[in-house]
Amino acid sequence: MSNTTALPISALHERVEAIFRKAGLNAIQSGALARVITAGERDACKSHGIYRIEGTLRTVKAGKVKPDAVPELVLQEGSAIVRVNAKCGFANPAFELGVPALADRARACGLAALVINDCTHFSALWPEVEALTEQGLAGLVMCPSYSTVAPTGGNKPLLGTNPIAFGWPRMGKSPYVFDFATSVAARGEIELHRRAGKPLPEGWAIDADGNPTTDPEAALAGAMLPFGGHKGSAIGTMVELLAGIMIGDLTSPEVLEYLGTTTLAPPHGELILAFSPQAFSAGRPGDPFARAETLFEQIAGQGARLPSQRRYAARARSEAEGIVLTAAEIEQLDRLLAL
Ligand code: NDP
Ligand code: PYC
Repeated sequence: MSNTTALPISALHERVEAIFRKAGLNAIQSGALARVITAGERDACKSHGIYRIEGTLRTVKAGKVKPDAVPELVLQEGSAIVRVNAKCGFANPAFELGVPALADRARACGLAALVINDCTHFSALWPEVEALTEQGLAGLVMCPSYSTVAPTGGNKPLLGTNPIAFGWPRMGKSPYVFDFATSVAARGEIELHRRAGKPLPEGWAIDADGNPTTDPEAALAGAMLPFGGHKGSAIGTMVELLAGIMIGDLTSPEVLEYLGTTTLAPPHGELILAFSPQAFSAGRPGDPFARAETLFEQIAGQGARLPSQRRYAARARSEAEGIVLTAAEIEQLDRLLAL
């Protein structure tokens, strides 16, 4: 491929971390952000890779996230709920702090929850479910965002793109993981289409007058649509209830009201659930992991692919050949490092 550079994964990580350190983020914040952004590029998830660095820096500059935050773990004896207060920093270091206690309690109780409050969140969720599957646990992660999605039957942004991700551990294989926005596509995809001057696929968005549009600018000024019509609309609402209201944190409309823009990363909370398949299936016939393998084989047997297969293939390529970046992307990294 011409005009591209293949960077070793560790080299991209170092560059991204250096950008954040130079921008005044402490080591805890910079390290966790560099890990998640580098993982996004490594797995060819462009909507949550290095493209997110500028928005993150804008959010820091606007004073909407604390660059030197140190998250705080709050454990209550006998409770299956582990809490981490992100102290107005990013969600990623708060997750890293809370995950060992979450895993311990999920193994002890069968089911445990990690509640992250007062965090800014911009990243993909699959790194978090993978952190749970690595421990032999199933995981379900969700968070609100800010109002950009019209509920089905409505025509104004209200719900967030509210991602939801699930992971199931597999012995000796990459886990079963899906991770998607509850809108037709992530907002990051709309922005990437705008930057590339490409029209959107039909059915992604409506303009400010409520008419269907394939123009990214009109979509950003209008509203995105939930995936699967009323079904995605209801699941997006569930995310607002469980990962916003239930955990005592902001909903997507409240985030937008506070932030006043969708050009900065949104502050809210996050809910992470961890399940022990052994504990749930104890006393019942069959090994849950072996039974899951049968199901995956049946899916693949029809010629269908499992979610995350594209991502794992990209990861294997990046591990073998490095992360391929365009000249414009390398320039962007150099420019951000020189700021
Ligand atoms: P996509 O629609 O691109 O993909 C969603 C999932 O579906 C992936 O797990 C993908 O696996 C899988 N998939 C895609 N095609 C197939 C297929 N043909 N067969 C089986 N599985 C398939 O994702 P979105 O645009 O909705 O979201 C992208 C990212 O944006 C997510 O990581 C999400 O967490 C993030 N996001 C974050 C938000 C936040 O507030 N922090 C808000 C919204 C989104 P594969 O990757 O292998 O293709
Ligand atoms: O891509 O929809 C999105 C998004 C919102 C916040 C972070 N990512």
